[in-house]
Amino acid sequence: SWDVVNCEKASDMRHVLEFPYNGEPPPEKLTDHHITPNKYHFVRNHGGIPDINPATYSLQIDGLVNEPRHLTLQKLQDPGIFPQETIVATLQCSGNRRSELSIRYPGGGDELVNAPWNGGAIGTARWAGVSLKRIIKYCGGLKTGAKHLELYGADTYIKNTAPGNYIVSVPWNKVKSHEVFLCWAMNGEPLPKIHSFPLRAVVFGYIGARSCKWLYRIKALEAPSKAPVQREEYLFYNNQVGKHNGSFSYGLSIQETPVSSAIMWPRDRDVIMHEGKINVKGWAYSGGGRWPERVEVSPDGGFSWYVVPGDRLSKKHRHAWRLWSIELPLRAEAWVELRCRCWDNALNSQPASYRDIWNWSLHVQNTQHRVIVYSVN
Ligand code: MTE
Ligand code: MO
Repeated sequence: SWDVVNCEKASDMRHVLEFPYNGEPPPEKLTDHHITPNKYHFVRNHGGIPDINPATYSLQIDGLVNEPRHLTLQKLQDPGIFPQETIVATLQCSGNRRSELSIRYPGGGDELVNAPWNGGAIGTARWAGVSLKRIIKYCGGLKTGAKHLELYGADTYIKNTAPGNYIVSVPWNKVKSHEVFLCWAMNGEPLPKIHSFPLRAVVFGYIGARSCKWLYRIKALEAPSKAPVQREEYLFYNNQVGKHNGSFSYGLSIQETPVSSAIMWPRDRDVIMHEGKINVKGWAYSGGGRWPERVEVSPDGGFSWYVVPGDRLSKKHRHAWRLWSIELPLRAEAWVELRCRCWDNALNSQPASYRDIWNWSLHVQNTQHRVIVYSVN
């Protein structure tokens, strides 16, 4: 799989874990393009990279559907059967920005689960594929009682004592609102192998974990999947849960991702020489179809906030991030703390303190992002 990594990812990707391969782009490059170039799109893997032959590939659809089927790639890509759609959507790992939290207040788990992402486990692509709702319709719809779709990935999830496939589930309601696509292209190219050639699920506005890669089976169920990735990972524990009482039943299953933003330039501990203004840039994103309505940056650790100029967004941008930059007045010659925060269109914003978001598995770390720089004026 190193050959795959080397030929598909840029050589300056930061390797968060070597095996399974996990990588994020250099921060200053992440904000260069609204659509992230494929070679810089972060990779989050729990196992190896399957080698799937598109000619013999088929997607199995079974469980509580009226007409279980096997669908070849050719059939899925036949516009006479399924209308093809493209959408610009952001994918973010629930572990994004974890490193800021883990250096202050560590949590549990081993490295494999708690990959120490900086702010780069997020990326935006133009996805092409079909809405999963249409595929289920083509299978005669769901039987009564079916409320969730289980998604099976062909890779092996190696963390378990008993290794199994990477399996998650999504609620039918999410699928019904055309917010789950099965995609075969990313930015006009077939999916790179490392991003799940030939087919993957993309679940808009949910944590990346639900966007199952190397998808080979969909099973309709009455309840969420009992597979370990769905039931035992991606849980949001309360503050009292730690090493000795981490029962899965205390965790909330994380679906929609909360509003977040981060400064990608300048970097923490940079020395910046300037003439009274510095340029700060970063990204902002909110899950669940909420969009970044306002981004604010503070030059003084959160006493005063400046609104980032730029277009007001609307519902049509609801699944994509916003890249922003601002010229920030800065008079001090000192160490200063820059911060950013975003308000989404439901006026959700980000907690000020890291302790406010601390949870045992260090997921959805969305505090106001702080970067400390030495300002030379
Ligand atoms: N699907 C499979 N089969 N195996 C995986 O390890 N990782 C998930 C999700 N789908 C994963 C998977 C997680 S946690 C994330 S954040 C996204 O894929 C990352 O997608 P990407 O690697 O294409 O950026
Ligand atoms: Mo993830």
